[in-house]
Amino acid sequence: MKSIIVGTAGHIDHGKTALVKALTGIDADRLEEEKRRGITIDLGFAHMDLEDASGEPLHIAFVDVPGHERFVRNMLAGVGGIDLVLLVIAADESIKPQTREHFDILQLLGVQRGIAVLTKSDAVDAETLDVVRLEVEEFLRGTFLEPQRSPIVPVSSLSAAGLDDLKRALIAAAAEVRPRDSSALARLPIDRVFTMKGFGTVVTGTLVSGTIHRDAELEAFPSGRKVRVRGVQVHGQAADAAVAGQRTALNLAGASTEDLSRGMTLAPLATLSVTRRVDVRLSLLTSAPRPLKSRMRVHFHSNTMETVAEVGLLGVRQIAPGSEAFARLKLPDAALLLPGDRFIIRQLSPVVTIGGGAVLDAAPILRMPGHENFLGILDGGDPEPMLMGRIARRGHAGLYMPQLVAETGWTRNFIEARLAHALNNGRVRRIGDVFADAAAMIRLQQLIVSSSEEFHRSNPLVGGMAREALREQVKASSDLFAASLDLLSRQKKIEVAGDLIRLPGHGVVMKDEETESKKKIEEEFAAAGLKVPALHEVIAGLKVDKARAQKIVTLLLRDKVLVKISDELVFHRAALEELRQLVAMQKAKSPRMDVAKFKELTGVSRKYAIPLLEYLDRERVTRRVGDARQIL
Ligand SMILES: Nc1nc2c(ncn2[C@@H]2O[C@H](COP(=O)(O)OP(=O)(O)OP(=O)(O)O)[C@@H](O)[C@H]2O)c(=O)[nH]1
Ligand SMILES: [Mg+2]
Repeated sequence: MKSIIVGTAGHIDHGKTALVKALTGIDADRLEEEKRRGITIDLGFAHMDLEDASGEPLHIAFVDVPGHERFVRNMLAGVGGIDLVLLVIAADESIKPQTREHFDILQLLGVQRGIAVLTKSDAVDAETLDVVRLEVEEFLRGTFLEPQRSPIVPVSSLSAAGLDDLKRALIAAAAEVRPRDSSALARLPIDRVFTMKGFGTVVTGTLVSGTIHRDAELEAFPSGRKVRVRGVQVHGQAADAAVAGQRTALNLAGASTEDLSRGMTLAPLATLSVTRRVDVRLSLLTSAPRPLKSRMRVHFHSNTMETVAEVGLLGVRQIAPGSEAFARLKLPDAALLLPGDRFIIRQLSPVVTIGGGAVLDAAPILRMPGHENFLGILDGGDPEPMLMGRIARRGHAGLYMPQLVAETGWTRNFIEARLAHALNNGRVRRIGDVFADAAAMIRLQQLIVSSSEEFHRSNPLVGGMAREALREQVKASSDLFAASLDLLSRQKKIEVAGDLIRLPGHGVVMKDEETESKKKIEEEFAAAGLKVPALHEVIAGLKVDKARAQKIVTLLLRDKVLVKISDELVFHRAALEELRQLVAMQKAKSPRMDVAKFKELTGVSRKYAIPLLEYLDRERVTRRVGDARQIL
């Protein structure tokens, strides 16, 4: 059975409630005060069953709203989920302030369809009715109720004149209502909470997306309270499940009426998250009394919730009446909002509707480069680039599926389907549950290699960089990091040795023989002092082959255990240190020293003395003056 939700709208006393009653037989004014004062204060509900043109049953649920300017906030809580509107204009009064304000709101909320109803047709003569009709046509021209496409139906709720025309118009309009989004997780913004004898806590609302089954585990946002659905009612009938677009009542276990209130939203447990910042497209009505600037505070209404928001404009200094811009709204308390959610803003004082827009991103990243470009993509409304943009902005941190679900409110299946193309052509990569932009992955791999190079340069004797330290340095998520290491090691660009990451050929892992040989070389040179043996002789005396011995010597040189002062001569650093001390002591006696004096001081032959003195010159311990040395 097709079912749609119809909202009323219009100025106070124009006959909205009377019209709903004339159509359905139900008085939507249920409060005692409403009956006494003859005005609607809060939302009222009614419903009727019709047959569509082909004889199929059509269920129409009505949400009747108050027209009084003081109760616009209640009106706002009701119109969020409607499929079409009855814009009620009394024929004896024509267009009045809340006709305009309600109509502005409907346009800002993106309501697509409706019927203008001229009520109280019995109260005016035919000429007056024609005049009002012309005024209304003029008012609606170029809007979603363009008179050439949407009917204007005169009725009298008193005499029932025109009601059949209105029903026919409703059936025709209902045929054009598209089924709700099944791509999104269930969300029920609560508009009423009460207790029912024998049932306990009951909440009602318009299910804006998804499906809620009996026994479902839900979470109430923003409080986070867990509830279980004991029973589902749709249009007053018990049902196994409610689907998007239905007026829904849920009997809940796990919460009392104090725990829940209008403005909260029910959604599947542990899927969505609340936010205090939303990036939005924000437009200001032409009727707004002044431009909107950053730091201004406004009333903010979305779905059934209301709060105060501080405006931060992005890329512009102000929004003039009749124009729009991207903005970031700061909310005082965490709220559940998702991309695509429409909202209304009203001035703090005097309280009038000044604008509204759509949420683009409820998980904004502070100071993101290319931010406006990104918002432009989100504003475009095409799911594939929206998803790719969200993934790309996370760089090589990647974006996990649950985060993507929470950021978009879309189901896993929908996300997977919309990303299939980008995954196929390689622009997005998926590793387990995390998605990454392909270009960001390449940058990550380059970064891993360059960080490893850098590490080897500054730590020549360490066998590699600790895996976790490297991951922190490159700021990658663990899955993307692991996948990159896999790829790089298959490409032989890095080696993974246990917990260490290194570039190929930078291993310092030694076998026993090598460790022993290293020790032997070091000891021989340490014992030799300045009268060092020839390097090739030392190498020849080792157990390991020449190539490996060469590698060990290179390591000792890199670690500065050994110091090479000429092609032939290598010394232990301790020996050279002693030499420096000897020379320093000699300086105290005489700052000048010739080769003979140096040989006498050190006990070395000329073969060693000359290269050693040249080494000391290079080290600026001595300076050559003619054939002698000045000690510095
Ligand atoms: N003559 C005549 N009176 C009507 C008609 N419809 C409503 N009225 C009267 O107009 C008054 C207001 O009607 P309501 O239906 O309460 O108006 P409303 O638009 O719901 O008012 P709010 O909800 O307070 O904004 C009541 O006294 C109705 O009896 C009609 O078709 N003809
Ligand atoms: Mg009313």
